[in-house]
Amino acid sequence: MLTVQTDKHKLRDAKTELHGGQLVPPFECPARVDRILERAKAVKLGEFREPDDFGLDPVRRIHDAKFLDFLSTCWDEWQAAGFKGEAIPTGWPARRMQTRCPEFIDGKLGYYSLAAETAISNGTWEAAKASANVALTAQAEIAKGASSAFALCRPPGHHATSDMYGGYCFINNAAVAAQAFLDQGASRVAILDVDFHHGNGTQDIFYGRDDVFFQSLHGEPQHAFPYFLGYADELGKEKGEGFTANYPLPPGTDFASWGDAMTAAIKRIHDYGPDAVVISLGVDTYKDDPISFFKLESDDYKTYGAMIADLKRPTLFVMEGGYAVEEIGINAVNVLMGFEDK
Ligand code: SP5
Ligand code: ZN
Repeated sequence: MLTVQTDKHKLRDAKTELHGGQLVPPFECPARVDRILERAKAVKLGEFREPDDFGLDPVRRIHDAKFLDFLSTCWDEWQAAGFKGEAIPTGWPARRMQTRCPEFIDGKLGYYSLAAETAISNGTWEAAKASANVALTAQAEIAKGASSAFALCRPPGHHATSDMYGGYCFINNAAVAAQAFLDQGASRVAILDVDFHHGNGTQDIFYGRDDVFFQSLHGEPQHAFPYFLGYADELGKEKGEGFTANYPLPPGTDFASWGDAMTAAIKRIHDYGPDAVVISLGVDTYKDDPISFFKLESDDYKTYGAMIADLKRPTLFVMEGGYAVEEIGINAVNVLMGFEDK
């Protein structure tokens, strides 16, 4: 399988994450991609290539222009305001308040974010654009006839909505790639989000549409970030009704029950008959993940990679989360090896 990656992810190198009332080194760190790349090379997964530059047009198909402008100027505005640390929001348009965008950067951060753990720092925007290019390059290889490709994206994307960042995500790489398939002639795309966290951004982007069938397996919202979306009764709206499916799972979920949800999701993709499948590939379902509560073992990743292969559809893997850095390479590459039956 072809892997697309670039060292530009290293430009996303924030020093702080708001966690447990402290500013700690971010869980979403550059070493994550280094470990995955090392492992993919060690097992000779396939070819490796750098991304092409697609510019912002395919990104604008998913994200609001003003949101992208905000991301591109945020760090400069934050510095110009004289703040000393990294850019972290402090207030939001909560219940019964106005959703008008303020002018001051501290207010804009709240307007354009859905969580406070993700600090914006120098290089974040450049890395986010490069990550989208990684997804688009892998998508283009599939459009040209490859049966699968691995977009080794960083920063991840599935929490980002059309106009909000958060959960370590800025541009929704999987959504941008799915839209590219449609814009190039596909009629139906299925997105299967296997990251531990609910793919709230991807769900929100496609909630009213029937040309993208979104499914997510994740820690139940009562106990897990992003807390405010991902219940089983969220099924889509208007013509999108029936084209969203959620599988919220409780603390301690092991592969026996996770695999049952996966079997159900795979069956529904089969029935949908998509022209392409996009896997939002997070391996924070691992038993030793530091911020999650599922109990998957390294071998389980091979098993579910093979389940995805059974669909026999063109398949784009887009990297999302996974914070057990020592094992992230083995777990992510096991999915791809299971898919390729290696
Ligand atoms: C892409 C992705 O995986 N994003 C995850 C963002 C999670 N951000 C907040 C996590 C809050 C975790 N609280 C964990 C308590 C652990 N004991
Ligand atoms: Zn996650």
